[in-house]
Amino acid sequence: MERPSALSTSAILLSLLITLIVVLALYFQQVKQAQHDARQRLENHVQRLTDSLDLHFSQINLQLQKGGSLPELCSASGQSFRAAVLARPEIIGLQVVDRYGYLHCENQHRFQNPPHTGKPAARHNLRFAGPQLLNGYDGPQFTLARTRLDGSAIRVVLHPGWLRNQLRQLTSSLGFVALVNSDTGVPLMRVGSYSLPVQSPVFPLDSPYRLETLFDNQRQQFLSAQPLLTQPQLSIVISEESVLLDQPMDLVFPFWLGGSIAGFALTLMLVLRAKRWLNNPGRELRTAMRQHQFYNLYQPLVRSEDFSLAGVEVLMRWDHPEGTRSPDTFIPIAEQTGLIREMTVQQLQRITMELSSILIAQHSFRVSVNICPPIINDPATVEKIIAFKSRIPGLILEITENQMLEECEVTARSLQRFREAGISIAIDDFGTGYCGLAYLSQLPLHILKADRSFVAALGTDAVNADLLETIQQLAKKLDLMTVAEGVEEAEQAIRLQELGVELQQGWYHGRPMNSEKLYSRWLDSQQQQQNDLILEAVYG
Ligand code: G
Ligand code: G
Ligand code: MN
Repeated sequence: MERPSALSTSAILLSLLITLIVVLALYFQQVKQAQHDARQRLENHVQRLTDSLDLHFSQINLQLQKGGSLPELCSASGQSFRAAVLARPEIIGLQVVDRYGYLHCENQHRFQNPPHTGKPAARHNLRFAGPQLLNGYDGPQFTLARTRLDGSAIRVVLHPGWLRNQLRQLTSSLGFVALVNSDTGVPLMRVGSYSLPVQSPVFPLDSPYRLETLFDNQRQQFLSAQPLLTQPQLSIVISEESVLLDQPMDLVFPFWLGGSIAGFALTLMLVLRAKRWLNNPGRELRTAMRQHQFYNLYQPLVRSEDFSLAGVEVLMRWDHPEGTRSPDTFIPIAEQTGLIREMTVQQLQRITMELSSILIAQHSFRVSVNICPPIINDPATVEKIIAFKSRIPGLILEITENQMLEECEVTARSLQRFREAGISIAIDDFGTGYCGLAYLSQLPLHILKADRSFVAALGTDAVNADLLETIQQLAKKLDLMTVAEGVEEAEQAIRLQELGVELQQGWYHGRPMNSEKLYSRWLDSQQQQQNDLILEAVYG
C-alpha cells in the first residue's frame, strides 16, 4: 500500500500543470478582453470626437442665426454680436457677405468699398468648407457659414489649432485621426499617417462603421468611422495598427507572477489534500471490507504426541485487486485506524460459517485468533468477541508479548473478561518481548506460543538452542500450555515431542490453507477415522 508522502514529485507536477492551464486560460481571456477593450476605446473616442464637434457646430449655428439684418450686423449696433461670436475660442474670424457676394464687414472692420468674395449658397443651413485660402489668413482655412433669410451670409473662420487639437489623440506613428469627406474619404485635416483599407470600401459613409483589415500601407489596421450629425458630409475616422491594439499593455507582470505563485500554492495544497484522501489507507481498507476482500486461512495446530489435529490458527489475507496481500502490509494500518476491530469481528463470522461442521462436532477444536491492543482496549469489541464463544467453543485469543504491555490496566481488565467468558489467552511470539515474569504470572493466561526462532535454533549450537527447554519449564511452573511455532522439519517435531511441548505449528505440519483444503486434508479423513472407529466398535 502506498504511503501518503508529504510532497511528491507527481503532486508538484500535477499542480504545476493545473496552474499552468488555469493561468494560461485566464491570461488568454484577459488578452482577448484587453484587445476588445482597446478597439472599444477607439470607437468611444470617435463617438466623443463627433459629439464634441457636433456640439460646437450646433452652438455656432444657433449663434449665427441671431444678430439681425445685414445693415445691423455691420453697424455699431452689431458690434456686441460680433464680439460675442469672436469671443468663442474656436473662431478667429467673422465675415458678413451680402447676397451678391460683397464683403461688408470683417471682424470689427467695416469696408467702405466692399470687395467681392463669392456668392453665398442659397441653402439656409450651416455649411462647413475648407481647406481653402482666404485673404488675410495664412495657410488653408476652415470655415462655417450660414445664409440668412435675406440672402446675406455670415461666415466664421475656425481656429486651425482648435480643430487640430480636437483631433489630436494618442495613436502610434501608423495610426491616425482624421476629419474626412464622408463621400470620398479625402482627409480634410488629419493627425498621423492617413491610409485606407485595400479592398473594403468605407466611403461613402452614412452611419458608424468599423472594420479590421489590410490597409494600403500593407499593415493590418483597425478602423472606426462615424459621420457628424450636424455636418453629415464630414466624418471622423480613427485607425490604429492591429498589432498595437493586440498588445496587452495593461497586463501587469508582477500581478501575474504573484497570482501564478499563489495559484500554484493553492493548487498544490488541494492536490495534496486530494491525494491524501485518495491514498487514505483507512479508506482503502474500508472499501476492501465492504467488498469482502479479506479472507481466512487456517494453519493446523497439532498435538505433539501423535501429530493429530488439535485446532487451527486463523490468519487473515487480503484478496487485493492487484494480488494477494500479506497481513504485514495491512494489519499495522488496520490497527492504526482501528479498523482491525471490525475486521476481526468479520473474521470470526467467517470462521463460524467456514468451520461450522467441525465446530459443532468437536467442542474442543482449538481456534486461535490474533488480536491486538485496539481490540483489547475497546470493551464493546471485547463483548462482541465474547459473543462468539458459544459458536466457537475452542476460541483462543493470541496477543503478542509486547502488545500485552500496552495500557496494562485496561488489558488486564479485558483479559479478565475473556477468562470469565471461558476464552483462553495465548502469548504470541513469546520470548521476543519484554514481559517481566512477575507480570506474566499475574495475568490470566493459558498458553505460551514460543517464538519460531527458538524452534529454528533447536539442535544447533546457537546461544538460544536450549531456550525452548527453559520456556517449557517456565510454562510448567506457571501452569501454562506450550505451543511451538515454526516447525519446519521432522527432527524439530520429534525433539519438541521429547521436550513435552503440547502443541506444534509450522510448515512441516501444514501451511496456512483455506477451509476447503483444511477439510479435505485434515478434517474429512479425521471424520472418516472416527466413523471407522465407531463402525469397528459396533461391528467388531
Ligand atoms: O500469516 P503471516 O505470517 O503473513 O502473518 C504475519 C503477521 O500478521 C503475524 O504476526 C500474525 O500474527 C499477523 N496476523 C495474521 N492474521 C492476523 C489477524 O487476523 N489479525 C491480527 N491482528 N494479526 C494477524
Ligand atoms: O506472529 P504469529 O505467530 O501470529 O505468526 C504466524 C505466522 O507465521 C503465520 O502467518 C505463518 O505464515 C507463519 N508461519 C507458520 N508456520 C511457519 C513456519 O513453519 N515457518 C515460517 N518461517 N513461518 C511460519
Ligand atoms: Mn499468531
